[in-house]
Amino acid sequence: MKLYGYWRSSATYRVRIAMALKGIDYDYEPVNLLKGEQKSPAYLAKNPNGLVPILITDDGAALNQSLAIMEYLEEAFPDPSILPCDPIARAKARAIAATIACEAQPLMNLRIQKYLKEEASLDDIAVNSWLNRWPGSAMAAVEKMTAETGGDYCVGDTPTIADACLVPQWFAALRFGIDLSGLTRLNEVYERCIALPAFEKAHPMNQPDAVKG
Ligand SMILES: N[C@@H](CCC(=O)N[C@@H](CS)C(=O)NCC(=O)O)C(=O)O
Repeated sequence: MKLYGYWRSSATYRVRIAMALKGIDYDYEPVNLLKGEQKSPAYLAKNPNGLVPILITDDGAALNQSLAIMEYLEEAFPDPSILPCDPIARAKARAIAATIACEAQPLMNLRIQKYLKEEASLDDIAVNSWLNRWPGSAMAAVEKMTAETGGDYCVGDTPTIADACLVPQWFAALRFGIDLSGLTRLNEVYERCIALPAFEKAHPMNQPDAVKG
């Protein structure tokens, strides 16, 4: 399989975590978001959304949307599982993943931040206020959701798709100055996750296109 992604993309990072937890090897094709490569005709032919990641399966299918990709990986490579066994716990893990992927990350995506700064002319203080108001409040909701589902991880005692979404979101939130200080349970889960080899392998700084220094 081939993963098209960008080292600092949180949606790509989610898929890398899922692949690493399942021990799946893949080729990696960097798409430089800062150079706009996601908008090239060749890339748009694979993903009309103009977003990373996409996963090209061994059958040649181009899959987009990180949550759908993780669900595909779970179905095609069920062992080890990245969803809980219990149906209610599965729904809770999916709900946490969706809260991060649908309510938090889209409001801080590169194209949104570019729009806020370049077209809506918001200054750095106003952009930071936006980030704390929208993605920040979604993360506060996730803290409350995990208070009732935990375990060592977001849901239960093994990593799931919820953790595969949490860790990249936390990494991005730290980078963009979102205040995470009240989110003590999520901080504990984040620290526990990043100590695992699969999360280490998936870390942005360990990708071939990482810009160091
Ligand atoms: N819902 C999509 C989100 C994908 C997404 O937002 N990707 C970002 C990087 S994390 C991107 O490609 N941004 C490029 C841009 O904003 O132009 C998913 O989960 O795959």
